[in-house]
Amino acid sequence: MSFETISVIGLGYIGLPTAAAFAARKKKVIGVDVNQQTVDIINKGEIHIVEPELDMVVHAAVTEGYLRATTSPEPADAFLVAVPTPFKENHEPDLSYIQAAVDAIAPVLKQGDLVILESTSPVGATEMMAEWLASARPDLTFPQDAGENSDISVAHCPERVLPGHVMRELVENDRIVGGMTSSCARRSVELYRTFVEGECIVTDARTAEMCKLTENAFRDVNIAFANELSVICDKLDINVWELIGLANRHPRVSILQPGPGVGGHCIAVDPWFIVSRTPDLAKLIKTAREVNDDKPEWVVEKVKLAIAKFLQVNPNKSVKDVTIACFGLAFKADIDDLRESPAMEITRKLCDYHAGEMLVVEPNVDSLPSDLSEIASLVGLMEGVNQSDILVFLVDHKEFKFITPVGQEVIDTRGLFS
Ligand code: SAJ
Repeated sequence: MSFETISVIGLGYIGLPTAAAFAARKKKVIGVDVNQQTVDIINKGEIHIVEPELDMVVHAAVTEGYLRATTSPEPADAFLVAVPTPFKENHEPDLSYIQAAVDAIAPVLKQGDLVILESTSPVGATEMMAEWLASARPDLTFPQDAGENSDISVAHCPERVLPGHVMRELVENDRIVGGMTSSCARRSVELYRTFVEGECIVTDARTAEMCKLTENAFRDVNIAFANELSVICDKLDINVWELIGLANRHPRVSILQPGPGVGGHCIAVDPWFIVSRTPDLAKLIKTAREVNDDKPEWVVEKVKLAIAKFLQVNPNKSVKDVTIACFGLAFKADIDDLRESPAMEITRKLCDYHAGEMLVVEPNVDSLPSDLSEIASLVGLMEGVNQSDILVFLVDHKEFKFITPVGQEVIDTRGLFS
């Protein structure tokens, strides 16, 4: 059975590009989002997130009538669930958005439909989603009970696109397709083939869930190694950037870059889904999370030491006379995304601590977020350099690579000057 109508539940950083990719291949796509404002923006052919090329694709899809957004689900042949899966206070996964998506789509499901969970999820979440669907629709059969011949097919196909390159990576990346049965996987591959040019590799739903978590935990553990090295090297008075450059000349060594901590919505979150399922076993993964989460505080302490040093060298000045400039707020280079950013955390903490002036240089935003706007000033690059006593480099934005500090105290968390 072919897929005439595809519904994407959750029109965020993954859902909207995915909906647009199907629509660009002339599939009828119904995008569903709980936020009326998001729905209205999309129906005007505009977008509410920053992602290169997405605006053009959405505009064309809406204008040509292939993509339409709504707040309440309608019948479709395939449903892709791309809602957030954050963690709670105790680092336990919060599946309430998946549950809400299930409640929304269950009434419109019909025999032959395919439901795919795309959200990054703890192992077992797809089976749980299928259970929730089954209890909402006892009139239909599901793979956990009816196996290959179920009325509804269910699969997990995690996204693995890089923010900033989503439209290209959605098409080119290989796709892990985890079916609850082999016919669920087969149907899912058929659906993704609409636009995926990479390979679609079939496995079961639990392995697909663990695969996505593993990819991001791998990266987190490796960044933690670099971050731990940076702290050790600082103590031993060794330049960690030179050290990593030298060590990486070994043919089988490839150390990542230290930084002020790990941000974004994936790498700092997903490893906790492994830890929460197997707390006694995931020792390295948990420690890596802690190493990366501790790094912002370590940077703050370095700035405090720099203030003390500055006052020692300038005994005629008081703390109130010291101006600090933070360079970069985004969670990584050359993007405008400030959410879950260690640079934001450090800047906030410095603003709370410091009695003198706080400047922020962030070329990718026009104004400071509300929690900083009263206590810090957004300034241009040269103003930040020339008017500050202490320069704190938190993101390696391309604009910062040409700065030459002129005698100020410099905290370089990204190795811009090494
Ligand atoms: N970081 C370092 N040192 C490094 C590399 C990264 O400190 O050597 C920091 C970054 O500054 C940033 C954080 O780690 O704060 C995460 O950045 P990232 O570029 O590693 O990853 P994201 O969050 O932009 O996107 C990741 C991607 N995953 C991997 O590269 C393994 C992407 O492919 C995933 O689809 C995405 O997470 C996701 O949705 O899971």
